[in-house]
Amino acid sequence: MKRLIFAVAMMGLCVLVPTARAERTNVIVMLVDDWGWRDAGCFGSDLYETPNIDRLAARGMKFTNGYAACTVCSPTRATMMTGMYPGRTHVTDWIPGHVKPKDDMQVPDWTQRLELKHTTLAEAMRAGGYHTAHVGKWHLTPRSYDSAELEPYYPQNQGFEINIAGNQWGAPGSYYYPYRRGKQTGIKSRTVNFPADIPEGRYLTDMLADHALRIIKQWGDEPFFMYWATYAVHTPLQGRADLVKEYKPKIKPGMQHNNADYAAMVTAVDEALGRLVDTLEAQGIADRTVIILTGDNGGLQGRSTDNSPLRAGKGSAYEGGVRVPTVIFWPGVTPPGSVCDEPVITTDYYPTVLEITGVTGNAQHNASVDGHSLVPLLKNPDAQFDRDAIYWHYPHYHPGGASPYAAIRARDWRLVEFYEDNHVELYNLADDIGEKHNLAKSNPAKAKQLTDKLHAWQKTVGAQFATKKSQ
Ligand SMILES: [Ca+2]
Repeated sequence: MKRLIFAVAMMGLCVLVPTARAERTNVIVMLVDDWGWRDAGCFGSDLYETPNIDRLAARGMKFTNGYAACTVCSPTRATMMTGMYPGRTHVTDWIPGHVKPKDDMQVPDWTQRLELKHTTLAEAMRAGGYHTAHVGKWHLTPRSYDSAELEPYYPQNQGFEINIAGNQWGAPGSYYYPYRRGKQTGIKSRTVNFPADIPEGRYLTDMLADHALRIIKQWGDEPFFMYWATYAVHTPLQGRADLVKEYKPKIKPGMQHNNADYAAMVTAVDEALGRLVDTLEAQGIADRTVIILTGDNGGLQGRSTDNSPLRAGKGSAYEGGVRVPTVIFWPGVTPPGSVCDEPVITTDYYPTVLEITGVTGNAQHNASVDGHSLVPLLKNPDAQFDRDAIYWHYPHYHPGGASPYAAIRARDWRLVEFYEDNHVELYNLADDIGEKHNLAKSNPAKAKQLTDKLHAWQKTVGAQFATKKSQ
């Protein structure tokens, strides 16, 4: 990357020379963990109150077909940092994944870390003259208890100047101060890389917001990219006491959503977003700060939330596993209250952030980026978007229901191929959003067309496959 900057500088290009600092656009990507598609007021929840998320949607653009790149955490996070599909990075399961000797298929030798060879979005932004900070959950290191093995893969060594609370763990020990679980100490502690100066009793989501906002104030007028990956609303289900108390009397029989702790966790994230918007306004930078709000996989069906009308949830092959609330606010660009129905997916944020900010990134890395910049959609939600399909590839098992599968969405059609027995399922989401009517047998031509397209894509990204165990 350093060589690239030098080479570009020598060519006399001005792309890496900041324009007047005040004119550059800041970007905040807020990634909410395990956030189900219905888990906000503006996405149809009958319990969760999210006035700040709803206001962001009213000021910006809501995506009704927003997708995560995977049905579990780590792959989507690697995609956020690279713009590449999990099928290409080979980070295809949550780290370290499930290993069950009785499963029918052997999972491939997949990549259990975000490899250092990639130019992460943070590295690209930093080379482009931006401050960079990571706040919250990372979950992209090797699973290890050896700090020498972990250290190179922490956010502070993957392009982020500042890392607040990002480490090897996919969930906090506790949302309640001091955030520990059991007697974990040293490198095993889930509070590795947490700040030292935390006020006693501070709820985790609020503590992360404190530090995110402190950093933004500290940067003042200088351009920044912040990746704020909340630990919420992943388990353990622990809401802030005052919010839980408020929610309990609001839960009535027959409601779709009925867990007061989970509702409180969603609202704490919403409050953090509200504090963020207030801070940007107080700093005088709200009109040049883009906020991208999305999730890393579907909601934890049954235990945390309910994703219906979507089928199933986190860890499944179906829509509930990957469709997530998505809102983007680009002041002065996204038409207020606009709704975009075009399918968008985690791969897209990398090129979108580069285009919004005018940062060029690394040409070699960019050549392998799978995503499409969303800028044309952000200007006009009805724009013809140059993409005919998006894809998922998960050669693993998950208690959420998944066995090794891959899937394609092409316009209204979604096809899922299951590798244990190689059967395919075909759904038309336009009139069957719940994936209840498998049309593979009644429409074999469409099933074959999409299966062929899926296989061709798997070849282009070099996807790894689960294999049949020898009998
Ligand atoms: Ca997750």
